[in-house]
Amino acid sequence: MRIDIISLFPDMFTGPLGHSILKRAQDNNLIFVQVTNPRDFTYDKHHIVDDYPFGGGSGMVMKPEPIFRAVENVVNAANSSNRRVVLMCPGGQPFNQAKARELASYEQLVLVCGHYEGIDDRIRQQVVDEAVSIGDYVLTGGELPAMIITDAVARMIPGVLGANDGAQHDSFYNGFLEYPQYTRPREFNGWEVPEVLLSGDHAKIETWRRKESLRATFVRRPDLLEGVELSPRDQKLLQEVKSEQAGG
Ligand code: 4FV
Repeated sequence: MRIDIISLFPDMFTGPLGHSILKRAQDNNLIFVQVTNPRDFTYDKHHIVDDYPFGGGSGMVMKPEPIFRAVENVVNAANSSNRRVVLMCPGGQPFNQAKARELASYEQLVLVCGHYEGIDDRIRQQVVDEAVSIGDYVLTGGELPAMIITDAVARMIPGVLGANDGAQHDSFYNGFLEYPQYTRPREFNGWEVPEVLLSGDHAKIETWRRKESLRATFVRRPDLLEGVELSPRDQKLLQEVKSEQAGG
């Protein structure tokens, strides 16, 4: 998968893209990530990329031409019709695991990062396929959202998380929160590891994990259970959880 990021601050991405799983994914050519600076597509002496807002008001707005040319450049470079151009903005669709999985299905993802007061709205209207928001708060730029989306999407690419591809057990992967995880030592500060996990009984362990995933979801994110069609097995496990949580 190719991920093109359009940003005035390419150096901001060195850290997140230069370590651990994302670095290995690039080294193994599972993903190709490139940051393109719209300023490189300005031909005036001062390489202007922003200007005062029409109609007045505070702050500066990013000009449409440099961004248009930058997007055009990476689209032509990839020459793939299977692409998605996404604008990071607070007014976009909420980003979640389902969106991450959907965006991971494209050959090329172009993530457009605004800065200052935002980008001339003709880019949102005419150039991008969709706008995505990572949350109902305002950031100084779209760079952090682009890093978050790059990370979440990359994890969905086969092989990025390694052979056994742990994404299947992710929180939200099946719509529920993940079951709790433990590792050595068996006892720490007097805090024990649930006995079942040391039993070697994989069927029992799988049932315990299913039940604890339902418990975590019921206790911490009950909204995720609303309207979900549970299997008879999950209904039984959830009933046990509810009575246990009620002190039964
Ligand atoms: C944002 C968000 C966000 C708004 C103006 C960048 C800033 C500036 N992007 N989810 N929340 N963007 O706050 O995606 O251009």
